Amino acid sequence: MTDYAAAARPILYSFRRCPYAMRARLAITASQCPCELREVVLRNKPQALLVASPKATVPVLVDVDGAVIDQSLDIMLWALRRHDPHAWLKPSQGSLDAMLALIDECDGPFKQQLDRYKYPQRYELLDGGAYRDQAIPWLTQLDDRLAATEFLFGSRPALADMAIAPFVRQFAHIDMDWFQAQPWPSLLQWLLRWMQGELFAQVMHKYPPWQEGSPGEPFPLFHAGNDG
Ligand SMILES: N[C@@H](CCC(=O)N[C@@H](CS)C(=O)NCC(=O)O)C(=O)O
Repeated sequence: MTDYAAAARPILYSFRRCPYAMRARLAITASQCPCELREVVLRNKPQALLVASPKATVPVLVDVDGAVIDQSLDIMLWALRRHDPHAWLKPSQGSLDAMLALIDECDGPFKQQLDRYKYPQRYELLDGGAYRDQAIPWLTQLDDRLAATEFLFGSRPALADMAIAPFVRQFAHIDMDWFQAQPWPSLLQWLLRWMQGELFAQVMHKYPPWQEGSPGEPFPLFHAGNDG
């Protein structure tokens, strides 16, 4: 592992189950930019992460020149602007700006509803179900898009699919029976296809927590297909 440590690759602080970290890993895997992955335990964050980014969320990418990127979408754009073999930044329908606008809706109102639905006790709410129901129009809109085209912006996966799917997955898993009972066949198919794909399996690989002073893990592991 010494050789690897000497290679001075960009460092990605990640947490396996975090949807923000997942989207960063998806883009890095698609771009095949060699990085060093450091798996973080959120309740015991390593000092090196806190020094790089005092706001202390994951994912964080520290580039070889020391530049720090601490927003997941920015990490996706960083990776894909280096190398975008599957043209995730150039969807077969629509534009990058239109994808960014949809991602903004995901990260704003939808994420807020998701958190309140998943953790009503954190918000002193008696009923998370009300927030689940508030998300119905947005998820219905995704289903409508996916009834028209196989992916959110056309016939192949692109940035928006990969940035949004981890959050829809988290929402669906709160109550899968409820989610599957909704009239969203296209959304369900899109989600299951992504979750059953090779790319998802690759980015969900389990790594041991990183120990300060030791090298992280080479990432990504394998060459990725584009199986959204
Ligand atoms: N806007 C940030 C949000 C990242 C975020 O909130 N990540 C969560 C984990 S999913 C986190 O690190 N929370 C801090 C903590 O739990 O201590 C991004 O896009 O990267």
